[in-house]
Amino acid sequence: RHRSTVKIGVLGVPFDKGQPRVGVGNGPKFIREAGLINRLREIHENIDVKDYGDVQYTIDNKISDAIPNMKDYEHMVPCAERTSKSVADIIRSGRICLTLGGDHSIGVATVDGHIQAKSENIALLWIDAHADLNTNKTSSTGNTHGMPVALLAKELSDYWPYLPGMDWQKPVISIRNVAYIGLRSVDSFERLIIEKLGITAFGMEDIERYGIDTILSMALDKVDPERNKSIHVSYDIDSLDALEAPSTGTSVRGGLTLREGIYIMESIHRTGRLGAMDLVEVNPSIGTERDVRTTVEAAIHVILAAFGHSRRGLRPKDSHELPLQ
Ligand code: 5AB
Ligand code: MN
Ligand code: MN
Ligand code: MN
Repeated sequence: RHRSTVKIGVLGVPFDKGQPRVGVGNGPKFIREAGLINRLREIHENIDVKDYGDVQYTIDNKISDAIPNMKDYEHMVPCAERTSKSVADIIRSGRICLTLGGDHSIGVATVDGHIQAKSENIALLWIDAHADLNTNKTSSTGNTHGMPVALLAKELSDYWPYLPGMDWQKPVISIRNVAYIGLRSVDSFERLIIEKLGITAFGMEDIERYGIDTILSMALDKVDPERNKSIHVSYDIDSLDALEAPSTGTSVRGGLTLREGIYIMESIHRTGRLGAMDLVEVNPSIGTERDVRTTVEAAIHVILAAFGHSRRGLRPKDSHELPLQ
């Protein structure tokens, strides 16, 4: 049986300034050290993985404290610009871009890079316990990892002040092309925006009611009705239940099981249209050594599912018969 080649570009973004806890910048390191690259190569013989290393940036002092209630803005801006460029280059070279975070503020950059490379015809799945839909005016924390979707959405651009250094970032994705899965910790203004704009949002109670398979087709019906878009999955590890992924900064109980989390990416893989995936918010400084291992392994299982790993097992490479004796 012929399997078509899957070309992957892995990019690390060890960024931690979008939230207050140290450690999330080590996510890429821990995920790589758990053998991600080789385990991707082992999925099947037609996987081509290239590791592009980590994004580096230098802080821009000209814009320090530029925006009220956006912490470490002068870090976020240059990191996002570099990340967007790298993601766009990787996708233009014909690879699916897998970005390892880092905190979720980098989602602005990865989605922007995907749009730069593939134009506006992308669908965005935001797999998260949180909606990440705050502006600097609605955020109760000032943490930019709670703001990426609001920065991306064309319909919210009027709610932002002028953002110095962010002119390269075009809020061109329509919120109609975004679907949430896994929500269970939504701030009041975020809920208001979701209802006002009619954003496709499936919370845990919807998953409970319909099951993950139905939820996924409902989400794709909304954001990719013609089934022709390049799909971007921004996967926050805190979408998984706190027991499945304890080592993360903003964990919430009552979340996705790892089985549901894996199933989401198996289904997306089957569409053949995954264009980019982010795996963010793994923080190896939180919890015990065992918690860290649990969380990193959960992240790796979700990623392997995205690129074709099958829980049914694979057939042998060149043989249709059992070996004799
Ligand atoms: B994450 C909160 N809504 O804005 C805020 O982990 C939490 O990327 C944001 O989903 C969580 O600070 C951001 C309270
Ligand atoms: Mn998030
Ligand atoms: Mn989250
Ligand atoms: Mn988080």
